[in-house]
Amino acid sequence: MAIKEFHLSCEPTVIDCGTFTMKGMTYNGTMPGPEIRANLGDIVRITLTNNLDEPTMLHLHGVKIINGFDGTYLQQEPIMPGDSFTYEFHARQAGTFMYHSHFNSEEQIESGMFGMLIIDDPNDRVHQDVSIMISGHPMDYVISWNPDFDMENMMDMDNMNMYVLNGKQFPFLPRLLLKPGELIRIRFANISDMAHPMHIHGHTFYQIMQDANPIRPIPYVTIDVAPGQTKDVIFEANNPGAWMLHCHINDHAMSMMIEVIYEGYEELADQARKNHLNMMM
Ligand SMILES: [Cu+2]
Repeated sequence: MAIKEFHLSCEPTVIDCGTFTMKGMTYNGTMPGPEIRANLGDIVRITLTNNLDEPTMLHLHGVKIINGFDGTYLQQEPIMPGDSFTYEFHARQAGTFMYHSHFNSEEQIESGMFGMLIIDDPNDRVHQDVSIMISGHPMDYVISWNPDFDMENMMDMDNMNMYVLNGKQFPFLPRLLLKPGELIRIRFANISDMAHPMHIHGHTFYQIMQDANPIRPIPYVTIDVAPGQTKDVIFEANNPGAWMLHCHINDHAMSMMIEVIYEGYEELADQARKNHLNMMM
């Protein structure tokens, strides 16, 4: 058993989502906040310092925790500006969790105050372990649009919210690069206000965990991730080529998209992306 300590500083932040920047509040200046990761059996300590000009509280979503550390008004006084508080739990369940603000939640979460919390089981073995956090942000938080990227062409501007994966929109999301034969685990977590059906081309993924609870594997080509849920899937890299992983709400398909590219297909994918974006602009 080890003690793992983390520090989160709540900060007003201008967040760069690639296609736009927005007025936000973050943990340690990034959205999502830093990944909090520990091993099964660890004692996890998270010290939060509030550098905002409003109170806050931290909720450890899905974690079995003693009541005093739940981070809601029912059992904790808000952490006032300038103050700190240390949350602690014993990690007795492996899987994918989230952390997020639970004070003025709608505004603080949609401003960027959330992140992944992962408890690893040392017996789990995959070649790549990928976290994808889905979030939504009101259009009126947007400060500026990327001038190289014509949003009007890319999405329906009647949308009330901008949806992002790990804080970015396509084409600013890193590719998922695969080697044939690899086993890949994707941890989906949805902190936005609507369900997103996440769809992969050319492969089937198998859901192995629901909200950090192991389940009998269920195959999906499109897996619906509801608000507040985490779903872990695994898939085998068994179909070389250049593929997409995207939200299947048609309006989100372009912005919430990650390229899944096998080794040897990078140049082809670079050229194809360039041609495609030229055509769309
Ligand atoms: Cu979506």
